[in-house]
Amino acid sequence: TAAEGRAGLRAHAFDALTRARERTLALSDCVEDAELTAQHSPLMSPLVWDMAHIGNQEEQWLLRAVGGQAPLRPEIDSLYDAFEHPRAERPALPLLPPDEARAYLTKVRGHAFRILERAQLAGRPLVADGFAFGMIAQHEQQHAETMLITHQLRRGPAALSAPPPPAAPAEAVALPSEVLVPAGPFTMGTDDDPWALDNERPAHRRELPAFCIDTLPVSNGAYLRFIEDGGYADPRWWTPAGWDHLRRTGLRAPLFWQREPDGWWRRRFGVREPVPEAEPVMHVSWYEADAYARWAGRRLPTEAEWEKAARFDPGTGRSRHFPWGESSPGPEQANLGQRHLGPAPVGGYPAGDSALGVRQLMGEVWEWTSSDFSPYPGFTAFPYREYSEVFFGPDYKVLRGGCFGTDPVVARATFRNWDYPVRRQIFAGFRTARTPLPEEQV
Ligand code: AVJ
Ligand code: FE
Repeated sequence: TAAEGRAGLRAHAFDALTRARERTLALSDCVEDAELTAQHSPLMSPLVWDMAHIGNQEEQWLLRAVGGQAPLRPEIDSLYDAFEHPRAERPALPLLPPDEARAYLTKVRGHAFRILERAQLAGRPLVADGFAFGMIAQHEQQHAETMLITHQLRRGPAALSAPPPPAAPAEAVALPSEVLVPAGPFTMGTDDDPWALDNERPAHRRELPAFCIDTLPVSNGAYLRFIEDGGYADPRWWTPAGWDHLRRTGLRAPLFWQREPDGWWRRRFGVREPVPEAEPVMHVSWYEADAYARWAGRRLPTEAEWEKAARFDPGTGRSRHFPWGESSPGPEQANLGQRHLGPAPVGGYPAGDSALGVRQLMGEVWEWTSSDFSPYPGFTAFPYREYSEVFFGPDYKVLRGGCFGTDPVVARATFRNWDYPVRRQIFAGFRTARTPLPEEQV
């Protein structure tokens, strides 16, 4: 019945919001207050900014827009407006101190839950299917990933811990290195996922030529061969902008890597360890991913190729919600949700394979694509232009698939992330693709 449907949606929204809050608190309660107000990198906000910004977005959308309530603290709106203050400036703002930020989060959430209990979750698009509640849960989880990035940049002893991800099954060594995806149309984007965000809509048909895509993400071991082959010293592999960036910054390896007399080491969440060759490479810029692909005689996949490899089921001709089918991601299918503090070795999570046999598309590392972030045909900004629309254009490259730090509420095969091609602090790696020769396309 409609009443049961509403009760189910309400419970789903309640759970998503509750899980997001547990994560925000776990990422902030594990360090001293002084570390919450400190700036660990000019690329990031102080953690205490993310905390109150999460509360302020929730206040604006759930309390004011959905609930029709008067502002609780209108005077802080501008402090937590991401467009008014770039990240580097945020530590100097008169931010709510940690205790006040926590109290604000709790107060807003109390109101949000009362509004959720009474909401019809139907009718106007903002509340239909609980969209605003889902959007705010996703917003908080996106910031939880941002906060995890801040933790990675932070110096000092480890504050976080988690069990290691599972090893890859032995059979993974026998996987073909690439999968051939035949030419033909597929459905990209979605109309029927109630919590999908504006830039994932509308569903539309894309006709693609045949392409080959790596079965697995590029590993640290493979990337080391590029470094050791002089990849960072050879302009042939780099776009002019990438080469220029490399010359100005002196990049020589992924962020957090260091060459020592006994080999390559890295720092991750406060722990120094040898670079594990079997893990997907991470903390590379788009320029580095693009250069590696050229060195390997290949290229990055387009965003549409990535999505077809992840969603297209040649048996039915339809696009799936997730690589493995329709069921929401479980711990067998993908390394998501900060259960682990890093990606699993390449070859892991066989239960998450796509219909075409491509592995580890969801979770592990975000994957750079060759595509600029642009609107799908028929795009309409909803509910605010500043979520996606203001970022469309050639400045941003699209990343797909989510990473170990991404919550399942955000991770779907249609979800689109984007960042500048120079960015390396995000948990991003890549896989490569190529266009097959005519005689390869049987
Ligand atoms: C979609 C991850 C690029 O963090 O800048 C958070 C998500 N938007 N608050 C970002 C977002 C508003 C966004 N990304
Ligand atoms: Fe935000």
